[in-house]
Amino acid sequence: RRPVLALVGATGAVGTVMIDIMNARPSVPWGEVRLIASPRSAGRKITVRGAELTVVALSAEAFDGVDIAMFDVPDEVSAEWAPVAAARGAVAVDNSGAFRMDPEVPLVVPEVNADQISARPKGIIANPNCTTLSMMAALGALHREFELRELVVASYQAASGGGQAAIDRLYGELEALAGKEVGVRAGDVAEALEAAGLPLSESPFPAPLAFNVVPWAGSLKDEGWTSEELKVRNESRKILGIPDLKVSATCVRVPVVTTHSLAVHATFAREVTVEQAHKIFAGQPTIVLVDDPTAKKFPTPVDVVGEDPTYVGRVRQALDFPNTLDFFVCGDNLRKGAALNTYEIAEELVDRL
Ligand code: 11C
Repeated sequence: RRPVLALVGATGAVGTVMIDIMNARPSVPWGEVRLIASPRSAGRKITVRGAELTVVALSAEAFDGVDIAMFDVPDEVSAEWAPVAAARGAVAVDNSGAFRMDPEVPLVVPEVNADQISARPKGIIANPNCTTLSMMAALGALHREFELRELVVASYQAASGGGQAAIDRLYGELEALAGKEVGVRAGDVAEALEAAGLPLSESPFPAPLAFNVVPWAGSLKDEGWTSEELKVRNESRKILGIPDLKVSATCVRVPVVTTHSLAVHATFAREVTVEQAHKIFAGQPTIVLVDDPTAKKFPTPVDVVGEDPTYVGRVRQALDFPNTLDFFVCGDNLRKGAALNTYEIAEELVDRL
């Protein structure tokens, strides 16, 4: 029998990208695709690979007969329902933060640690945070050759990481400020937004995002770190299998709609040259290398949105740090950062159910 695949959160932003990905695959291994969402969205019709499917409401019975259930829902929904799906015999592939650091739940990026898919005592596999994910293909490939020891990163994160409300806010701010002479005096952007009926108190961001960069993503954790910065540290260690990896991250939101970028400073146990790194990146099926400084060729988020691979460029050997590379990566946070990686895990599972 061909496996039954369920998509929980089928009508959300990531769920919609998931359906696009399924529609674009040359073939799929599924005997049935079941779309599941909140009772509010139940009954909606969505076409998947030419077949019109009706969204069913999330319930324990919705998982009957399901082999793999992909979850693209908030943490608290996954925390409650992924174990229910697992108890009904499905493998839950969860894109939330609910289970990522659970020692009994593998945290998987197929091109880095697909081997961990089979050991899943809770019947749950976790998908990493989109910021961590954007650099994992590149770091995993370099780590295999040169042994990663230290990682310092700054992120340039797109608004869509914060969901539809965050995208709407960015567009709203840009529209309200278009043609205005702002950014020339401290506070003038916030004042203009307030005057346009967009007070900061109603924004998902703690500062204006238009004409600005905001060094904040996620929530406040101990000693001034944000949840996003700690996710980058903890998830990188777990995925790469380096529990004592030294990591320092600063996560920053930028006025980009989709595609997260990261400036990466990575130190290895062994010497690594730009030429060697280029060769390794160019050999990865899920990486596109764009790195020609003389022609000013490098990745930028607007060129990568909607793309499956991670784009890498600006590769340099650090001048003052031995065995260290600096480079820039861009990854679509809704595709490889979320829907695509989850779907790739589901595809990997087909032969390991
Ligand atoms: C952001 N990376 O850009 C976050 C969104 O842990 O899955 C994803 C949060 C997560 O705001």
